Amino acid sequence: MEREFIMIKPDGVQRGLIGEVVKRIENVGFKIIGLKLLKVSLAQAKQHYAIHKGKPFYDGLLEHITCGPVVAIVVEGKDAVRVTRKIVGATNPTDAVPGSIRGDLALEIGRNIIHAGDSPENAIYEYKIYFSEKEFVEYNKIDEEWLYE
Ligand code: IDP
Ligand code: MG
Repeated sequence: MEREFIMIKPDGVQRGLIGEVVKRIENVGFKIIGLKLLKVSLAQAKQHYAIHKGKPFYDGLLEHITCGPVVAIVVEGKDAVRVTRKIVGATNPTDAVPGSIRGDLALEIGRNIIHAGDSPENAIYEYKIYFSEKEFVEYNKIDEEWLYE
């Protein structure tokens, strides 16, 4: 099953939105296989956001993601990346549609609550920065046989 990497950013944690975000991810039917609270180190942040190096917002991005605790989550499910990106919404919250996390809960592009991988390959690259494979928990959810045809 496809995996997606999700991170509730420091602004989301500080605003008390961990439960709100996790609820939306669970409600669609994804299986959480890894979840932890941590502080992102500068080295991890640089790896995570390597593709944005040199952009005007890069330094601010590193500063914000390392400024306080985050929640790192790995989920499994059908089309996990594509579906998660829809649940998350557009990068700029003022463009994100109502019903999406960013559309419902944020206004500032630099305080948009949540990170999600934008391709299955990038999701793997990203979760490997924060998780080792042996940390993932394999199990069956009781609704799985009803969720998938
Ligand atoms: P994404 O989070 O929707 O995948 P990316 O383009 O990968 O968006 O950018 C990573 C993060 O960098 C965004 O979530 C946002 O917080 C920040 N960011 C992106 N573009 C800008 C910008 O133009 N100004 C300030 N921050 C930005
Ligand atoms: Mg991105």
